[in-house]
Amino acid sequence: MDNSRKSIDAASLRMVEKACRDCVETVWDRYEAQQPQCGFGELGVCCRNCLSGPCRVNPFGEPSRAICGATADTIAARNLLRSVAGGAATHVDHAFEAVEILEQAADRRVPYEIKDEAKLKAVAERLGISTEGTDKYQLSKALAARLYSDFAPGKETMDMLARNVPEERLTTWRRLGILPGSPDLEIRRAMHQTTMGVDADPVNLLLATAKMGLVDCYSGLKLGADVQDIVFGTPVPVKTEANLGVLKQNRVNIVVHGHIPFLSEKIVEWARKLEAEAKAAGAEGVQLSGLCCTGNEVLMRQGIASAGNYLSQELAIVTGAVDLMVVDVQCIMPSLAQVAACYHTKLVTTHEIGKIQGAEHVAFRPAHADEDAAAIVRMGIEAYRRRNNGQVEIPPERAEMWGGFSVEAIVSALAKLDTENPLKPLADQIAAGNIRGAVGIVGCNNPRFPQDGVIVPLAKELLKNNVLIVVTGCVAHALGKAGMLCPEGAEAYAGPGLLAVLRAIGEANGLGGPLPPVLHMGSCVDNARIGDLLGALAGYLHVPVSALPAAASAPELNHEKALAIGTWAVDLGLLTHIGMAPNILGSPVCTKVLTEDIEGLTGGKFYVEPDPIKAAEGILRHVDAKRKSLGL
Ligand code: BF8
Ligand code: SF4
Repeated sequence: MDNSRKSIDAASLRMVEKACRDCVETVWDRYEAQQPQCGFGELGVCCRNCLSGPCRVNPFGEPSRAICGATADTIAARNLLRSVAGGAATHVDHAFEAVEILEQAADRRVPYEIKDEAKLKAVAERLGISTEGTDKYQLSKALAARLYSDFAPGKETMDMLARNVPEERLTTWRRLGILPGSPDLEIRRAMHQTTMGVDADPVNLLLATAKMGLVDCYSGLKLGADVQDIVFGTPVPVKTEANLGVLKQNRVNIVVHGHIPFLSEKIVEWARKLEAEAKAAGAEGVQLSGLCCTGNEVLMRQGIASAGNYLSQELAIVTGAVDLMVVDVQCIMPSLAQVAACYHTKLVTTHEIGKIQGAEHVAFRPAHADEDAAAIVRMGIEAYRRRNNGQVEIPPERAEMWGGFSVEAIVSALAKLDTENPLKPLADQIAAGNIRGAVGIVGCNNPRFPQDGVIVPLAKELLKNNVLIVVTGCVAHALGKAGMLCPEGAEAYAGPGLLAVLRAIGEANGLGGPLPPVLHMGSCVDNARIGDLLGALAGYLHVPVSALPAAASAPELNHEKALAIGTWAVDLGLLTHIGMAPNILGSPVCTKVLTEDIEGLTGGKFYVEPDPIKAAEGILRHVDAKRKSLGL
């Protein structure tokens, strides 16, 4: 495969070449070895849900029915529901762990604080919990109990959903029959529904998929993000750096990778505390950096530098400078063990459901978080002693990158323009056309696309057209590396209307320059923040979210989680651009419902377009149509 098809990031390309010189196999080699990929799988029309199978039907001819009689529509819809349930399960499990930590922190059984009392009160009050006369520990305990009750059977829907969404959405979802009960029930039911001989109605399966999108957000993203803010603090703007150039030749390089911040926050703490031990080992100290969403978590709250996104994970090790990479769950390539074996790098897994052959497993126990984190940092210091500096080549590329734009931080920046009505300046600038619209660009890298190759040109085109961008996940790293998450990015890329607004906000906040044109709102669970922001704006304007000149986009989607989040975005009423179709195109019913008919039900729909410039045009057409309907 030609290198130009692997990445647009110069640092990545240097490391792709080094990998080749070092005889290290990477994701692109394996991608190539898989070609051509199975056409039946691509179209979503293969099934192995029972032992009569595997079956594959021909969407263009015969056989049009599988052994049990299932059609392409049924098979594709079942497969999609299973994927979205898989994505939702990751977020729900993550959020559930967060609630457990909150409860244990309230009992002082784990070494975590309750850092953000204001957020604790706000979340509790929204759920109707009295905050009078309680201290933060009692209130956290009461909140955890209430959050657990969302997992119990018997409710029409979860409180985190019912009490966090606009009334109009609640009515729409109730009318469609997609209000989820408890998340565990819904995930169980989806597995049941899609097993052999149960649901053979593609529309019924698609409605269950739409329901699963709500499970994903309100028992996963929103729950996780809120609880993590309570325990670790709600992010505030912070300046750091992005790309492989953040690794340091003379320091112990520890990279945190994965998703759940309970481990990585402690690693941050212990990396700082054990500086002296690193110096005793001959290093200048410990350099911590992050990958993927754990990277975003520690960037948002601790200003830890980003080493890169999903397709950079192997390349970080290829630098030869990473002494230890510590991972928990999700988006971690099993190949890391093989890549690490080519260098001195220690790969450490920490989660009971996330072990990798060839890695060392250190079970992370929240009650002993300090001990475990210290042990892992010490393993990194030890590995540094074995580093072969002859193998080290750190790319020079690194870019200034700002993060920490929680909804609270954005509102507080806007409050400098209007204390009484912080959302008014935003609404006014949208009405005046200086901000033409807003787009949340989120999600992954995928080796089908050059790394960042769809994300970056799409963002440039939208900024040029005065669209304000918010980002999370691997997209945040992509645009950070490209220099769009800093004030200079505004001068370089924002259209004149948008730039004027960013300058005014920057000035009012004493930033000494404009606000970055792309606001980094966090990890993938922090997509809930985007929903909250849109909900607040829609509430201020007294319109449904679907009426806003806004859209969502996952240009290089990869993980099942991205499908789950995208489904929620469509539920919310957003045009949701994706750079490739999920594996459903063998089903005419699924294709039509998801890209057309669903708009009549939720106001949102999927829009598939791999070309970034055409995608920007499509998004702008949508934004302009919404402006027109609002009379703007
Ligand atoms: O949860 S953006 S590749 S790292 S799935 Fe994974 Fe996709 Fe990156 Fe984070 Ni989100
Ligand atoms: Fe084939 Fe039906 Fe079994 Fe799937 S459930 S493998 S389509 S017979």
